[in-house]
Amino acid sequence: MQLHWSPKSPYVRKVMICAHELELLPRLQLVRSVAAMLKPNAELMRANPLSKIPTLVLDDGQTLFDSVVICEYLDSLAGGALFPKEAPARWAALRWHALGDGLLDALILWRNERERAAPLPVLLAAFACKTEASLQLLETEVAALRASDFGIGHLTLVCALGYLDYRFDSLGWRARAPRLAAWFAEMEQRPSVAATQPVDG
Ligand SMILES: N[C@@H](CCC(=O)N[C@@H](CS)C(=O)NCC(=O)O)C(=O)O
Repeated sequence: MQLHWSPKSPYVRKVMICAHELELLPRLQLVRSVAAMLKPNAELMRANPLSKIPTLVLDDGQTLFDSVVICEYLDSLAGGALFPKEAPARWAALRWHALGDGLLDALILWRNERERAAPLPVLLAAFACKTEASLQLLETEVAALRASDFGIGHLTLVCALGYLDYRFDSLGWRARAPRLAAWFAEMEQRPSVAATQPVDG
């Protein structure tokens, strides 16, 4: 299988953490692909008309996107348990998955906005407000995160917090969410997480 990949993308990182956890890395051929919102990539668009990464090309030529679909595909391929099957674990995991993805979506838009020549203050404030509210909610859920098996919710939140460190270092979020920071530090020791730190290049 070919994975359209970049070492910087937090959504690609979700897929890579799944592949590590599920021991599927040897089955993935990584194709370095550049996906930029303002510059559609014609080569990538042959596999995904949205010109986004991650995109997975299966051995029979079929394509899968986005990270939500690819992660679940890999889990089912390996007979894994990253997507719990039964309630209430299932709904907790999917809710954390949605929160992590939603936080990432807001952070990507925030970064795009702040890099424009004349960013809209009201938009910057809204992204900051949503990010802080997400962190404060997670600060109250650390015990629940610890009590449940590592899965799609955990790894997506790890990718979102890792992206905060990568692109929003100046936010200094740890001081305001110390329990979450301690949980994240433990998660960063996990081999699949340590091996997929975002890097420029
Ligand atoms: N919902 C998608 C988001 C993927 C996404 O936005 N990836 C970024 C890279 S971090 C991208 O491809 N951006 C290019 C674009 O928006 O045109 C997923 O979960 O895979």
